[in-house]
Amino acid sequence: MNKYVVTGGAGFIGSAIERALLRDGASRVTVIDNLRSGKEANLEDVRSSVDLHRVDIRDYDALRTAMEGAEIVFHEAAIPSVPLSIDDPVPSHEVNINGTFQVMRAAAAVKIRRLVYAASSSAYGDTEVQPKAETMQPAPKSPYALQKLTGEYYASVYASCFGLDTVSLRYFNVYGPRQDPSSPYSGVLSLFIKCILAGKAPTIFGDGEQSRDFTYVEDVAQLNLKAARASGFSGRMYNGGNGGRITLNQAWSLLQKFEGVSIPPLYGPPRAGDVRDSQACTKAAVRDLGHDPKYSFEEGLRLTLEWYRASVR
Ligand code: UD2
Repeated sequence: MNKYVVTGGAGFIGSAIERALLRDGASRVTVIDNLRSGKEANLEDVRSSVDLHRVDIRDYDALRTAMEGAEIVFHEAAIPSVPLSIDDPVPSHEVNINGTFQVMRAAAAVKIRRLVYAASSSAYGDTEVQPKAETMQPAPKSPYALQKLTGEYYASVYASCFGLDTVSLRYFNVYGPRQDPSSPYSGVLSLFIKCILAGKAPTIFGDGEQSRDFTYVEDVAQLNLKAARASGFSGRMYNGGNGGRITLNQAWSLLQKFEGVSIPPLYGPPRAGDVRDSQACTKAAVRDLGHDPKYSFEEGLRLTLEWYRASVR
């Protein structure tokens, strides 16, 4: 039986966690993914070491079967995107809330030792104070933010009422290789990189002065491994950010500098449900989990750009 299970394991964050686990000595990893947005191509280099269960996370019985005998579950499966949750709220509600409930229910039933839940910085909403600390009141501004926050509350309640050891990590705008740029709902850096490689102008929603704590996927994968191993802290939530803050205008400028081009962006109206500024306070995650982000924005963006360039070729 495999010790580790990753839901959403064919996605860009889930597959990074698998790679980190395998590098760290795991012999095999169980992947649960319905391949709605996950891709088998993301598993190409680890295919011989993963057991893929093509399962929807709303399917309790199939989850139980796939998790039987495992010790650790990383719950990454979700329908992401703030604007998608506004344009089409039913699927994201069903997967992000009902699916998350079934994952925790199944994990509790098979007596998983720890479940690490992928929460979202969107739960904070707009706060006057930056960086955002775990002690601040949540204020979700979109269905997606509310759904991810509900998952956190379920993780905490599963710890207190059902004996399932859980830790939630609020991700802050994760980016890196394998992030899918093919949809208008894709993460902004993947869309920016697609544009710069095609020599096209991106569309920036608003004035481009909104900021994000862009966090490199490898740092997030390592934090997941640490959260799985840290003893204690069950039912708690931690920021999984880099600790910095970059505006969209700065990100696009840096890409132009890397490529030695000048392409003015197009500006459109601000997006509904958007948070203005987002920066993580990393103190609690550093103190309790040993969080140690290694990639500066410049370094992570350069590595990501190189990966997309190679994959386009
Ligand atoms: C939220 C969460 C993030 C993660 C993600 C999952 C916040 C602060 N962050 O990311 O942690 O959970 O949801 O989907 O809530 N934009 C453009 N042009 C484009 C696309 C986006 O200007 O073509 C802007 C967008 O309006 C926003 C910023 O880029 O201001 C980032 O957008 P995003 O969709 O990459 O991520 P975001 O911040 O909604």
